[in-house]
Amino acid sequence: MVPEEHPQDREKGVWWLQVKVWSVAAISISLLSACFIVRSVDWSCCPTLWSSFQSSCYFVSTVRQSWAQHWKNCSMMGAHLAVISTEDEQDFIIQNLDEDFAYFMGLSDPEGQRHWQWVDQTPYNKSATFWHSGEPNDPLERCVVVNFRHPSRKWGWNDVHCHEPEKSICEMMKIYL
Ligand code: MMA
Ligand code: CA
Repeated sequence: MVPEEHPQDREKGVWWLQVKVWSVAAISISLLSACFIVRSVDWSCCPTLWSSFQSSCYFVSTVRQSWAQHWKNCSMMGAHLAVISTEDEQDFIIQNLDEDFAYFMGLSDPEGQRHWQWVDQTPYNKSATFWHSGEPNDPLERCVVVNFRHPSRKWGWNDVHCHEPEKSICEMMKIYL
């Protein structure tokens, strides 16, 4: 036997359904906006001993070893050799460097054809490069360091032999909470 349906009960059912739909919508919107608020106050962080700039973390490795060894070492930390895309980024990085050393970065010319490649596949943009004057100067020098030069009193890039032992800079994405 089908129970008798009262029109008031039917109305009540519709009303409850509406309440449920709107509650789900309200809760979802609140959660989403909470995520955005957390992002906009920048709840991000870098591991201990790493420094933070824009959306990246940087680590200066002071052991002197080949470019390939540094490449591997950055990878093992979930990072990569630093990809320098702007002058602001380079200005930040050099603050933690010693003028008496050269630091490998994530740029190389694996074939010696002067085809520069960033380790994270960022396209090489000639107009955002910071080569020292006269550099790059030798196709046998297939890895790039950033170092300080005295005549110009400037930090800039130099191509060097990949096996030359130098320090390096690793970079990774910031961790967002
Ligand atoms: C060194 C080496 C090169 C660089 C020249 C500049 C002698 O070689 O660092 O990579 O281009 O110096 O004089
Ligand atoms: Ca050079």
